[in-house]
Amino acid sequence: MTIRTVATTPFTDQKPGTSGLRKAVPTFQQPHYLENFIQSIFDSLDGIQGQTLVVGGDGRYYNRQAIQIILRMAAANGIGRILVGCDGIFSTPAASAVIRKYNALGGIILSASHNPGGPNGDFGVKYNVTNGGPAPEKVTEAIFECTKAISEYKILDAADINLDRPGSFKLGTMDVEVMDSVAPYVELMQKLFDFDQIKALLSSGSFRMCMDSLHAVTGPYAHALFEKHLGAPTGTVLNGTPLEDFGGGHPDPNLVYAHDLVEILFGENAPDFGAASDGDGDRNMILGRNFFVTPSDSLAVLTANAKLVPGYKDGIAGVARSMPTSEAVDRVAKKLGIECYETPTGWKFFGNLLDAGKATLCGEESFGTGSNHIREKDGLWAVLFWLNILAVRGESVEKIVRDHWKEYGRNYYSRHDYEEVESGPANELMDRLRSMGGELTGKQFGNYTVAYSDDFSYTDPVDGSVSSKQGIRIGFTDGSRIVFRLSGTGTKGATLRVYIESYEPDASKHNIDTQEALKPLIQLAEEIAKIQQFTGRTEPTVIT
Ligand code: VG1
Ligand code: CO
Repeated sequence: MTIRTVATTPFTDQKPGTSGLRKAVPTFQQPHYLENFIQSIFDSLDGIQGQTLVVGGDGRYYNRQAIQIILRMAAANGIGRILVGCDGIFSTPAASAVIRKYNALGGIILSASHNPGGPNGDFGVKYNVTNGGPAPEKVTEAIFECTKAISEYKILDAADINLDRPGSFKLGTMDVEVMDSVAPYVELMQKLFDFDQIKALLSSGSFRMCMDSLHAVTGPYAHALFEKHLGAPTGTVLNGTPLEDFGGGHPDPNLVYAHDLVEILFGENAPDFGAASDGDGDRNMILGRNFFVTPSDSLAVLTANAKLVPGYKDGIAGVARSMPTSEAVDRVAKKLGIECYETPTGWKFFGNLLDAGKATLCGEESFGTGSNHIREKDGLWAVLFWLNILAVRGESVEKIVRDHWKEYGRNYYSRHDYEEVESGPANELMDRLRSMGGELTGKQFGNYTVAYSDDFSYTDPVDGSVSSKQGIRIGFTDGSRIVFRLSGTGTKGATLRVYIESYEPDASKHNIDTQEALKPLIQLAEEIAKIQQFTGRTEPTVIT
């Protein structure tokens, strides 16, 4: 087998976004495109010779081909050993767990998460570092620099490795281990949760649940966890076979895209509990019978009930949430007397806090929740956490959340997305808000007075690194907030995200429809940002 050095020229668009490099499949299929990015990852790292890497993806279209290319390039670049998931499958949380378990140098995860897949869908590549988490900004910047200067890449001439079943292979001098990626993940979950108690609940006959894997990566993991180990009846997992195009669906667990599950949970004879996860398995949606739990509330409830779960029985050190996530968890942290950190959007910003033991639980409004067990958000972990709480408390999801609101007050919360708008005007909208800066402070809009307004900047409390321009925050004196930012995961045009939140301490006012409760603030967001004028849109494309 010979190592070939191939001459190439840079692509100018290989800057990683919120979560790796995401592009349409045809972009990745251009000659040298994937190779350039992979070589840039290797070039940006020190001391890769002989090291172990984890490789796998969410099973979407182009996953297998990309893995074969990465294996041959890794061998040519002197990597010592690769752990690759059977069928090329690794959910993002399972990859994070395996990087940690085997003390690997890092991992390459192939996923575009919740973006649709298929020949005309999206593909993505993400590099995770030694702690199992997404590469921090200084690493992604170094990779980007390499992509701009690349002139050649190395690849081994070799036949494809059989990924269909576990086995050990040699590619040049590199060892390749094709492994079952489900077993180590299940083992980790067994250490954190009370499987006996959850099993008693799921096999009691009086409690029914439904898990929708949306034809994405969690299918095999969910079958193993719920149906095999926890005694739930066969059929509990819906859409549990990963498909390259996710069955034509949009693997995003929210009220819009997980509509089949929503219909079941809001239909006649609804089960007690429903959950869904996304393309790569790091997101979760939690539903009760006729009841939706917002991700921000979910983080707050998990934090308040953490001591009921074996893995967290001694309490938690601190919590962290992304800036646009509602402040519901802040109130729980205050009561518990623990620190609550506010970070920019994207899981990479939680890594240092988790490593330093400053935070135990983390969450984002975008259906992401996780803990220090790994360094990624973890969809099925969140589902098991909820099941463990339900098993201990013996109450419904709705009762638990309503009681939570009674105790802490309710943060009404919604995100309005304006997808695929033109990039130019979207940037102008943001620039305009940015230039308004502090001048909004003290201004009165109807019943609302602006308490502060800024472009969020984060100084990492562990390494002191600064991330600026992370989104416009406008806070009002009554605790309401409006946040504006542009998505860093989209692949077409720009996506404007508007996050709206209000706080209601009065329990007699906890029954209002969310959009209704937030109406004055939604109107205010339009008034301040002139969304219609800049985007030409009168309504958001997705409301969560
Ligand atoms: C979105 C979410 C963010 C999340 C990111 C990756 O980013 O808002 O909270 O961390 O997706 O999630 P953006 O920049 O489009 O708002 V996933 O499930 O890709 O791994
Ligand atoms: Co995801």
